Amino acid sequence: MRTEGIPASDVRSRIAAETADDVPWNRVLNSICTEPHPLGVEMSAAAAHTNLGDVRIFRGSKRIERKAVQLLLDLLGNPEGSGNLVSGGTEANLIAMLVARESARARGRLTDRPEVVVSSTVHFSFTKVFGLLGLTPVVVPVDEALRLPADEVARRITEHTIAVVATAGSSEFGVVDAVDEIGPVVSPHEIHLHVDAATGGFIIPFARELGRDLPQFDFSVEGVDSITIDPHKYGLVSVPAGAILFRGAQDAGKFAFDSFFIDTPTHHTFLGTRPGGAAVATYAVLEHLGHSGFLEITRTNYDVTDHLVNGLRAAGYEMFIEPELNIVVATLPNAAKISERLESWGWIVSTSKRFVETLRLVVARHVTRAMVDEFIPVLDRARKEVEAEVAAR
Ligand code: 0PR
Repeated sequence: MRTEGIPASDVRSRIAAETADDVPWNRVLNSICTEPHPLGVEMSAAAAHTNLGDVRIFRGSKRIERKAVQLLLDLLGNPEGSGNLVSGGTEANLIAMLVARESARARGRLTDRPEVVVSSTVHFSFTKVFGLLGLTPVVVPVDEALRLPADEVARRITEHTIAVVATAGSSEFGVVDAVDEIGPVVSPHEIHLHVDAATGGFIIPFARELGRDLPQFDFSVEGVDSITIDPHKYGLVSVPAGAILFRGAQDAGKFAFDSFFIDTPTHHTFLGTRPGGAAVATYAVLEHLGHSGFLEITRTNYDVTDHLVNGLRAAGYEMFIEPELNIVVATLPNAAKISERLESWGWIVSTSKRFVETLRLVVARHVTRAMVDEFIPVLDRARKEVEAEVAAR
């Protein structure tokens, strides 16, 4: 740190000079997070001083958090449930797995080698969580549609299983597991069924209403015990805003750690000091947009997604998988090299370490038809250049 500080105006210009190098949204095609809604940003800034870790001081902010959680529970078909706002999908998944483990312990069925049944495309946040909690993943290969097959889940459940994780919107492919088939398979075993809807939670309810053929994934499915849903992804809230929701009114309370101090209640989230700004931003955006606002945004996102798919097909690209949500994955040899070329021209796309000949494009709120029209010829140019270089070698 400097001996003498520097004037605020200098600080501002230094930071502005650095952040000016961040890629503008109209060149971003890899991000599930998007330009946040301005009302949320405004409310979050106004609440920058608040800390949900001290509910004696920030009583009002805490009430707002409760209201935001209630809105999310309502959205996912479980007004009587419980939950908390957290820093994002990773923390939500961590809390879900800890609650699953403690529930197994309470039922007297926690063995010395607790296992969790997951699909081969489960988000990598679970790798972190399993490492932290000492859980062993039982990895089920996805089927041809890249979904976790319910019959395989049934076959993998043993005395060691404490949880099954289904994904409602995989981050790689936007594929929604058949939660409605997995729920009935898991439910008779008294095993925790967690649905990771970090990506799909704000898409699927509205997409279904718009007539898209997607499975039911929320608490209306028998056996679903908890759901991760992230306002900071398709909920248009500024980072960090995640949520973990539970079926039972008392379930969120199972993740409980005491603080040192009398009158400071138990913590129910992994983070202790945590931003009230995330709570007010979530509340603000959900209340302001309402159901009809999200329905319209979803309609537009699908319109742009369809436009992108049609444009790619017209330009000769094939889909690696038929898109279900707003994630488009096309087959593309030399994808990593093409992505590098695009990045050098200012465009950010995404390629997979595991499915190397694919290009992944994410349609979020900031992606427009005009942006798609601009992008496809640029992609073509990058592809042709890279193909020529590869052929010349
Ligand atoms: N579960 C799913 C299904 C996810 O898609 C993600 C994140 C998580 C859990 C973890 O959530 P947090 O990152 O909030 O802890 N999905 C994206 C990913 O890692 C996140 C992301 C968003 C990455 C924007 C890049 C980006 O520009 O793939």
